[in-house]
Amino acid sequence: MTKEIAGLEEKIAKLKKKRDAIILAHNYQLPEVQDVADFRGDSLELSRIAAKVENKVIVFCGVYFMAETASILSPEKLVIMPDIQAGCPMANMLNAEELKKLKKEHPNAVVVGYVNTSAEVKAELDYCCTSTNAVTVVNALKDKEEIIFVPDKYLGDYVSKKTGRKLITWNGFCPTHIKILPEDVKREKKFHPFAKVIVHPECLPQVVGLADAALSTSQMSKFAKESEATEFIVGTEIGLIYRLKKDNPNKEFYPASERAVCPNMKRTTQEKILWALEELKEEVKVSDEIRLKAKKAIDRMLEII
Ligand code: CIZ
Ligand code: SF4
Repeated sequence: MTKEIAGLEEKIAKLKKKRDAIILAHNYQLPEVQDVADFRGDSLELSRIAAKVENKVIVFCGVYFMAETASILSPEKLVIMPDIQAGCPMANMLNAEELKKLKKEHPNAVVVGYVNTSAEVKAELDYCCTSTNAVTVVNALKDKEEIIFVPDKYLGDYVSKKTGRKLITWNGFCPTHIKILPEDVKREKKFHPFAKVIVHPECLPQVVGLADAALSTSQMSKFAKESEATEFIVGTEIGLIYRLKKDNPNKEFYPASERAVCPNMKRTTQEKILWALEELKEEVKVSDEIRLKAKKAIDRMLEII
């Protein structure tokens, strides 16, 4: 560690106390960000921690919809992002107007939406879901004839195969996860024939088809800990590898593709965290009107899982 970074870490720790703040980092964040975080996790895990802790200020290191979700669950807290420009291109592929139109075309359908959506879109959902619980949520809707599932068509394809349900999907996708190609997985399998292949369900179906398991990031970290395997080929945004290695120092983790980097997740740095703590900016806040509707979709999900 350079002296400069060590200085930054100390400054962040001091100011964090003074501001009564907690730092939450998504599993895809840079190592230097994960290192100063109080908690690391997926978006729902972090939002639930934000709601539980006593601190007044939540520094959310992730992308915009994640900070919004934290604000929806903790309206009384100050939720700030060190870089408010960090958005999720997948979440931006569907807006509330487009979803309203889709709902009009299928008036009897129940609407399930991935957590990777804006608060306005969440306000139009019946149920929210994450990649950890999407299959469980859809399985709980056995009595519903039609299901709209937005915005990720590849997660939709995975859920459809797992549940045997036909889903009405949207043309959304994650530009980072689709960079992982079947030939990447095949190549890594040749290099590491004993490794377990774990991939995210946002990956292309041909990639999911080659994997031993399709898992969310929280499921991957649990699987890595509990599995007897000692080598893993990991098909998701490469930030997770740092956490997996740190949590399991005696196991080996190989990225399926070094190109699976989410530029938005890499916008947050230690310097920006320090500035955010100094200025208590930028705040992410959801209006009460949207928040209460969006919270309903999240609460319905929490009742199922
Ligand atoms: O919900 C999350 O945090 C996302 C987007 C990915 C994952 O699998 O954790
Ligand atoms: Fe969005 Fe994909 Fe980046 Fe996750 S990795 S924040 S889904 S663009």
